[in-house]
Amino acid sequence: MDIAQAAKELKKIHQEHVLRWYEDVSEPQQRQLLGQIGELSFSKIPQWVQQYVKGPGAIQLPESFEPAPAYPAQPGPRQAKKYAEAVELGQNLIRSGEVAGFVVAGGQGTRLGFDGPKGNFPISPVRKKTLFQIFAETLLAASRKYGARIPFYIMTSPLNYQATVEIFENAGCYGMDKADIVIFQQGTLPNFGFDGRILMADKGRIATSPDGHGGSLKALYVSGAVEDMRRRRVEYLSYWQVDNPLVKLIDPLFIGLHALDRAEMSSKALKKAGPLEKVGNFCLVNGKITVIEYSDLPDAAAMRKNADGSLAIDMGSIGIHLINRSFIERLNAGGDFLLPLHKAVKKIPCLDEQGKAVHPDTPNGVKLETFVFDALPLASNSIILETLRQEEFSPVKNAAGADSAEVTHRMMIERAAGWLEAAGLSVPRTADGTVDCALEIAPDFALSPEEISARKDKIPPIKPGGKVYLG
Ligand code: UD2
Repeated sequence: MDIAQAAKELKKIHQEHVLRWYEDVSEPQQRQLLGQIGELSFSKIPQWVQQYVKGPGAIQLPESFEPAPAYPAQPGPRQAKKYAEAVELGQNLIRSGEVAGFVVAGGQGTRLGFDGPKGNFPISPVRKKTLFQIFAETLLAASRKYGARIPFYIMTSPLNYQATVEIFENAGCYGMDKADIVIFQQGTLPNFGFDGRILMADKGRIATSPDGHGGSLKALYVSGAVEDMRRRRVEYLSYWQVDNPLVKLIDPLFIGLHALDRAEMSSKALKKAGPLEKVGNFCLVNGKITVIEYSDLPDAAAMRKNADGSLAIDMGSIGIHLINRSFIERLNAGGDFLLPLHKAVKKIPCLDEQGKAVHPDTPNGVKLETFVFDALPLASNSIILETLRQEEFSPVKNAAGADSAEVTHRMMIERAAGWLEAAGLSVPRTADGTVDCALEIAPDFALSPEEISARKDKIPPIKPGGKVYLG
């Protein structure tokens, strides 16, 4: 896009101020700005301003919604046969190389207060392995177990792409083959002031922010990752969030149930810890599985009880999905695919009218983002598999308190202790039942409690207060 074209297009959408300081900046900055302008969705911006910036931008709650059905974590007698069949099918799909791992790691992780990509946060209890290292080692262990390549797709944002690439390079890709790691960037969306004008980060740059994890469905496509999957004949993408080291990355049961039911996008869910837990809520809307984010679900609906006193909407979304490559291809077939936008009112550093940098103390504008679970109703079919919190969910989000590294640390030790005890080994515990040692099971030692039984003789006795690394 040249300057004349840019000026004309911006004028049409009342955003001509974006070029106000064009003549004041260097040539490379001018080119950068024109590049950013070229990426703006000119046809959509006026409507975004009306709906989300000036308007309330609240999502339209469906008129009626019901709790969504889920496969239970433990099969009942009627499901046992289907679960066994699913595990076998899932294992076969992994063995034939049709499954890949995919982590969304483009978030800014501001709440944690950690410098750099969140995936580089050290979390394992004994060796202090980072989140990225745990994920890569788990994929490597699974790929050895099943005798198949399991590529690792990593979505970053322009804010942490370079740093993430360097982390993997410096770590020798944690033992994975470099060819099996694909790191790409998600898109961005412009930030707006409350008056509907696009904010400027500096004189030659529009203020933008990552387009949310929903942007992954487009970024996988435009970055060439989907093409890479097609070449490798990968059909199933196992999706998870970067902050959860307990996630079972490659789960034959989940993959098998998803494939048996011919689903295009599926999810794992947890029984919510309480009606207002900050996780998305799985609901059934017009027969389609849909997630209503905690902030959008009215308290009255969240508190609704069944006759037996249990929560009516009790399945919480934890950002674990299976997504078919063919589904992503279908969504992108029409070009410029975008999920519904969600509005967040934020403090956004920007330039004021005089071109002076402002770091506001109170919210001054709107960021827009998309959520990947909004693609669920677009899938021809979806399933939900319930999982157990202590086995699969402990996100590191905050510097202290709930969802902090300290809690995750303890959950990792508790899970490892549970696996050893299930195999008949004894683990020291204090009088109140807390595990009294630091315990870490490396992915190449065991990926599941069942694998512990087979390696019992390799596990030394554990002393109270001790530190044990099994790897
Ligand atoms: C998310 C879910 C919530 C629940 C919770 C569980 C949403 C809106 N809410 O809440 O329902 O499942 O997780 O932990 O999803 N990310 C990107 N690019 C972006 C924004 C986010 O890659 O532009 C990644 C981010 O790096 C992280 C994941 O998406 O891996 C979740 O983002 P978050 O931590 O902001 O989500 P949170 O905690 O609000």
